[in-house]
Amino acid sequence: MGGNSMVIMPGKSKHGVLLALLVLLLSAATVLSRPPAAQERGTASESAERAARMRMRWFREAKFGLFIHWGLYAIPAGEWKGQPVAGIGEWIMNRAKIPVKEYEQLAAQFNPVKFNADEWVQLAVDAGMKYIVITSKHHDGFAMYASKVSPYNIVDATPFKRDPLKELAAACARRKIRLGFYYSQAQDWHEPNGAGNTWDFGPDDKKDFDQYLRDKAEPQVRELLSNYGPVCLIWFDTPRMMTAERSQRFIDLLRQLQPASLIDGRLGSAGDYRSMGDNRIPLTVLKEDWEVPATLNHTWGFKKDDTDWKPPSELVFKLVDIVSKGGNYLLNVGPTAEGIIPQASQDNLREVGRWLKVNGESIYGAGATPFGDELGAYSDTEKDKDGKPVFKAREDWRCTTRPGKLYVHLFKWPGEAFELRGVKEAVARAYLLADPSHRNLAVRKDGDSVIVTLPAKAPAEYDSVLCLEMKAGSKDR
Ligand code: H79
Repeated sequence: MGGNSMVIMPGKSKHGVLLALLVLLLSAATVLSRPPAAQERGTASESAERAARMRMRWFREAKFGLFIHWGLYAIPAGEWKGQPVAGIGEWIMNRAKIPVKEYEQLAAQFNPVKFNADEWVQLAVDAGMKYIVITSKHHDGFAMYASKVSPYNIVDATPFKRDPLKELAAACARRKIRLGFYYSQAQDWHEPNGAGNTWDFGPDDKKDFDQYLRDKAEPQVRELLSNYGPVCLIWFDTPRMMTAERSQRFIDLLRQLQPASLIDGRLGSAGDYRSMGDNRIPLTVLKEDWEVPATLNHTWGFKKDDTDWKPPSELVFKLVDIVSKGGNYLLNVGPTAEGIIPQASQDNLREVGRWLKVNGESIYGAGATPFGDELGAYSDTEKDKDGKPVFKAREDWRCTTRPGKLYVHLFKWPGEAFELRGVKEAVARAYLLADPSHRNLAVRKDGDSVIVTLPAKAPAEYDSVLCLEMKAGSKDR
């Protein structure tokens, strides 16, 4: 319609009027001859499925994202009144049962002058990550952005006075990486009617939870979806007391304000994809869309005494393992109260990025393994404490796919040859992604087995990827 009104505009002369009429007739004709709108073509549920498929496209391609847990908890960094507090850093207020009046005082000290949005975004880009999710408000209730809904926010309550989410949104737009927001919809330990703070406000079942939702959580999510440009997803968490009806109010907000934005799996009713438990990688392939949030050490929010970093070899293995099971890896950093991402986190993530530079085609947009035996199996003999068989994971190799291609990820170099069983199709050629010239390797077919001759030494660090191209016309994986 906008285009037509432009043409009608000059219509002040007689010619103009005629021209305008012609345009009107033409556009009426186009409207009539146009195929029926999505809703009319299929059922409403078919069109909803189509919309969901469109929303999910980038997520299925992305595979690897950066999670950022940043808030007032970075100041105590795991220690309260000189005592270490056990557990995850962002839970310190809860674990030490710190009264709101005391915890609130942290805001006056929060001045992360070393924060640089471009540097954080550049880290995600260097690591080969395709989206960033940052805590806009964690369970402690403190908003890390300029909120008009509550003065308990980084702009109004700290000497810093800047809005890091605004700065990140601008930096993400510059580097063409997606940005999403974590928002703790149910737990809010700052509010008398939010879930979770029983030490100040008594048991949750005595609270007016809907008052909290209507007066804080819903309007704050509205702000996040209105003031920061395109938001790729809202990452809700710990859905305590979230009925289907309460969840629906958030779904309506999202679909109304940013229909392309995704909802994670922890809102309280079904989102756009399934969220696995924290650091819980499933044992087998899942057909639905899923994501696992995970840590580089043992905390989400910064803790000064947690330096037990997962090595890059483990991060690459987990990324490949996850993609081979059909999921996404959302890997966390916990910046300090100065605004610095711990150096070890940066170094280890950049190592993964270095591996991805060479091997990324086996990850981004790649499909799950068509095999499955390589993932491991339940033990016939070993049982856990509940008497259930123990799953024995295998970690020698994994497989990811693209149409017509198999990517065999070799974590333990097999030496002279690799045998892949259960391949019905004919192999056109085989080569290593780490070999810049993609030189053909000798391939032999023996029934359902493919045997590839390999160089004596692994060509890549962490994971050498062997690509098998299937003959055209043979079954599409
Ligand atoms: O944001 C991160 C965590 O803070 C959040 N999810 C990830 C992404 C999360 N919220 N709750 N949980 C995770 C489960 C919390 C479990 C524990 Fe605890 C918190 C174990 C120790 C501290 C609650 C309090 C259970 C025992 C004490």
